[in-house]
Amino acid sequence: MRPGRIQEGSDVKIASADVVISSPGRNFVTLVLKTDDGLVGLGDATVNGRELAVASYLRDHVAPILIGRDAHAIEDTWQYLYRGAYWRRGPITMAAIAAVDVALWDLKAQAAGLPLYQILGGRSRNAIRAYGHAYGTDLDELTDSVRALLEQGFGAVRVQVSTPGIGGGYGVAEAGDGGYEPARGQRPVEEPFDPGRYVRSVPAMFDKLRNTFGPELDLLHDVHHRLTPIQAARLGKSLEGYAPYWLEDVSPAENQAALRLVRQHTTVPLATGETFNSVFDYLQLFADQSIDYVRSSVTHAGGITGLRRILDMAAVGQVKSAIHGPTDVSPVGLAAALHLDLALHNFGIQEFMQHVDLTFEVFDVGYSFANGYFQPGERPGLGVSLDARAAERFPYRAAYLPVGRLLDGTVHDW
Ligand code: GCO
Ligand code: MG
Repeated sequence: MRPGRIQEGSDVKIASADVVISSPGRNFVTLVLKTDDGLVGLGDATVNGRELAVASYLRDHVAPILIGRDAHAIEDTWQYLYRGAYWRRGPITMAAIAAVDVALWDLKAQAAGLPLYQILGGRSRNAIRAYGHAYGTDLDELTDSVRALLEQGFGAVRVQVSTPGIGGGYGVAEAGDGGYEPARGQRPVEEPFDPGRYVRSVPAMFDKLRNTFGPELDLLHDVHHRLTPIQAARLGKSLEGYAPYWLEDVSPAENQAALRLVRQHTTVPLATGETFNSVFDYLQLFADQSIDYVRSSVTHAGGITGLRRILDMAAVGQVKSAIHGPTDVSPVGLAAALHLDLALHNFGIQEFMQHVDLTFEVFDVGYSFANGYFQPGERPGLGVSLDARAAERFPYRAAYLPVGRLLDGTVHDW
């Protein structure tokens, strides 16, 4: 046998690789792979605020070397794109690899005539529990927002409120803004933040919600990287009595050791990782047992193959999944998450920030949500199709994520 290229393999080849950039309600980047036997596989490649970088990585550097490859060789293709690029990891590279990976899993499951979760190990639970997003510019508005989610059947709710005296803030749409969409404007919006006022205000939010809704409702809160480790430790200690389901991204975790300090001071469960894209971003956190939930998305962590690797390592320390599911993960990325959610043993919860109706003029999905739970659906593959003609009606428009600044003007984590 000649050394080098794999001689054997399936006789199904990748015939084309196209990138569709469309903005039905918000920007999405979708990879469309077609095989020479006529199947179509989709992968989400959306990186909020940097969409065109991933589109170019795919169009200019990856698509040309995919044509003619064995469409069933998922692991070999993943390693070929990961190791073969030489320049490894990072959100752009891993989103591009993720899109190829998910499209190939979509194709493989379609070829088998099975929903993707069956290829990933079959059903490990009856349904996929989700949490919704509630927010308000004040506690009354937030309370109404929580109540609206309870009426939709959610039993777990992420709660975000503007910091008194500052207004706006992460996770909060201004009144009448038609829902929260952080990426907006031709230049980044600059959002003020004050750690002291914020840390002092969060207990009052939990107090109001616990007194209104009782102890059973799972309340999640996203700190969104904005505290130092000791500030995060103080926040966690101040919330112990309210039993949050988790505090998310309490402090920037590039320095993974930072969460050891937080862990020493609070038993509030910690979730992090939506900005992580590789198993190496988690190794210290798993070794230290300093997190309880992995937040990476399929779209940003190297696809089904990449995220499964992370979650299998997480399981060693009883760390559970909480796959990132904001509106900037497309319906293709959400569908991939749902199929993985159903098959995983160490599933925790699935984020569900609801896409706007316009999005579904481009994406037809097979998943469903009812009474707080998802089902990925029984269509072969991911169960999602993309209407390319409809996609053309929604041209890309630049939309930047906000930049945070402290009250003295210093740039701060947003
Ligand atoms: C979440 C995330 C999002 C991010 C967004 C950035 O928990 O869903 O923090 O709100 O800010 O995905 O594009
Ligand atoms: Mg988050």
